[in-house]
Amino acid sequence: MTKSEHYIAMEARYGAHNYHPLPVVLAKGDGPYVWDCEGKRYYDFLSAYSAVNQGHCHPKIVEAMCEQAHLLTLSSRAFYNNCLGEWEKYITEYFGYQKVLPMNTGAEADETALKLARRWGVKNKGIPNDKVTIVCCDGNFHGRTITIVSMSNDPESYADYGPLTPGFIRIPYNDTNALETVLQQHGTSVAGFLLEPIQGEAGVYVPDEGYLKKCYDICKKHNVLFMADEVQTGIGRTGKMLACDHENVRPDILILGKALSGGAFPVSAVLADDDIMLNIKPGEHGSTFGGNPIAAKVSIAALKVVKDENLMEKADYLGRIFREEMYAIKSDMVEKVRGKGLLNAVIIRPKNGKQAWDVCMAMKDLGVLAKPTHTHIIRFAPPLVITEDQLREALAIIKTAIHSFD
Ligand code: IF1
Repeated sequence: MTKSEHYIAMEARYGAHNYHPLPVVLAKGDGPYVWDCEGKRYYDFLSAYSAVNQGHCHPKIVEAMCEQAHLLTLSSRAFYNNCLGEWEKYITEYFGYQKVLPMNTGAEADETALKLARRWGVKNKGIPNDKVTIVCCDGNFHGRTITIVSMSNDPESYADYGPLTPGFIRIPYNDTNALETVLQQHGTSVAGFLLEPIQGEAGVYVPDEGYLKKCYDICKKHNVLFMADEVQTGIGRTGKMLACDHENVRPDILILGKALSGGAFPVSAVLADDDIMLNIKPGEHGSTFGGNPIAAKVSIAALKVVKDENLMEKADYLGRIFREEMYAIKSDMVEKVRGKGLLNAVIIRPKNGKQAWDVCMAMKDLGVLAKPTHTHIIRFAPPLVITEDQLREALAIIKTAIHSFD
């Protein structure tokens, strides 16, 4: 038994079976690379679902984490700590909002945003407490809590977890008419419209140009909050700081996670202005770990890296190369390439019974890691610190893997 087989067997024996990973056991990471237990090196084209935009074990992020870990790890919000305020100032100025509320995971940040919207709906818009509605989209993915899966139309997310949380209306994604119609019919009881500017789990589904702006305008017309889940699309991934920046839309409620810490630590956040945020009063929401000193220091370091290393421009430039080169692969298995910046997906047309999973296994053997989604889609999202030479080397591997099915 190899070391890797040993660890895989332990997980199968002792862990819940809520994942189906590629059979690779990682032990080390550096920039765009990861190494398995046997010392084999891979390009990481998942980046922990876009959490590791700044690259694995970025020295500045690790340094910030270690330094703070020796001083104070957790104060709880029962007391102040000397890191949180500094982070709050930094992140609100960074994204241009009056206030921030720190949580840990993306799901918690989405839950917080839902609470904020409901509260605003009751307090500011005068919707009766039991009538407040949030509009969301078909194909959404916002996390795994009961309330969040109540928005999902994917049975893998919501089935047999009932009773689900009421108060949601789902409309088709990328359909401004659907939004206009639902707000005309229910606008007076709708507090917010929650969406991913590019749908990740749905298979990197990029909406039509102008969709976000049009949705924003429709929300304004009906006095509805525009809430952007940028947990996956934010922090440089799509070639701008936020995916909403592509259309100059400023969400009323901005939800961030993942790369907010460069993947070093669970840090998520909700940003909004006072009229929304100050509706939540002391004791009405929070989290033991949210806003802890390590998170604060790590997150400042992670956000600095994004600007210092021009990761947005890199994602934009390298993303164009990626899509160009993928299109140039002469294989009928490559059905479609789509994405923005370095958040891309390739739709795999099955060949001789071989599917996206088999392509991922072939890539793994050759040294590139990516994960299939929905049997026919492969998501490609390398750390944004990857260089052009490294990207081209990885592309050559991807090409070889796909051609191995010729
Ligand atoms: C898993 C997908 C990615 C997210 C958006 C909130 C969250 C996520 C837009 C929740 C999380 C993850 C979690 C991961 C798989 C993954 C994913 F395939 F499901 F869709 F990235 F593409 N909003 N996305 O994408 O954040 O609570 O996990 O911190 O293992 O379930 P979280």
